[in-house]
Amino acid sequence: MTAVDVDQDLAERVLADLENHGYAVVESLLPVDRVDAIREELHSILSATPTGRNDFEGFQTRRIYALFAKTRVFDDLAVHPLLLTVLDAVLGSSYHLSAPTGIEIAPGERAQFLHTDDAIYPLPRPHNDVVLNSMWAFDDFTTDNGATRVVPGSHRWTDRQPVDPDETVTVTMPAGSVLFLRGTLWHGGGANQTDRPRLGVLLEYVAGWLRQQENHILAVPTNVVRILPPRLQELLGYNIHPPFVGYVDGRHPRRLLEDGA
Ligand SMILES: O=C(O)CCC(=O)C(=O)O
Repeated sequence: MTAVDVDQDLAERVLADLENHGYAVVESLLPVDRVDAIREELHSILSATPTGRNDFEGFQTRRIYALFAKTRVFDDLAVHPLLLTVLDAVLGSSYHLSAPTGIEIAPGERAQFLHTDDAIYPLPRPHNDVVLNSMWAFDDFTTDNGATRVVPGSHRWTDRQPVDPDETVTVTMPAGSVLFLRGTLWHGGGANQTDRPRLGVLLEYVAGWLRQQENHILAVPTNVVRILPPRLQELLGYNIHPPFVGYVDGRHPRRLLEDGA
């Protein structure tokens, strides 16, 4: 699939929903066999993944960090034409992957506290978009199993915090769907009151002039990065924010990936 294959009507609908509500859902974007294959791969990684260490991560939740060091199944999704079209429109031409994270919420997990993804950057609201997140569902996201909760319209708030749970809407969607979230939107993972885990993956992006949450240059070995598609190399951080933020010894960081570098 190339940029020309993007369903422009779909991209416009996503952008309109992001503008009006702060989030957008595209149901069943991935075929069932792809979802099954990714779920199987993630389960094998999760078997060696510890549970969370604090309320934010969730004590009954496993998080796969350093995702691009551990699996190749997201290489094409991280540069999915619809996602890049939305990113170009929301963040402009310069952005990087920030915090790609697998999240498996196990039975008994409590709801995560509501937060905005860009709150980690000391920027007073309102401000331009600097973060766009996408949550890819690899199980059906249901009201009971921990589907992401959002506060519609809260991307516009400047001086208040949501009342949880009164103002939240639970975003249910079938496996294979994707939820787009503006970095200014209040949201959080849900409580899992079922007897089965809920698996999703965040592919989160940040403006090219801000520091990525995870340091992919250190997290993903260089010999792995060398085999990745060039756009993904750039998104992991082998790129500059114009005119030269991110240079290495005065040169473009992609030079480090060249033979003999
Ligand atoms: O797991 C979810 O549904 C959302 C998690 C989230 O928002 C986060 O960890 O930043």
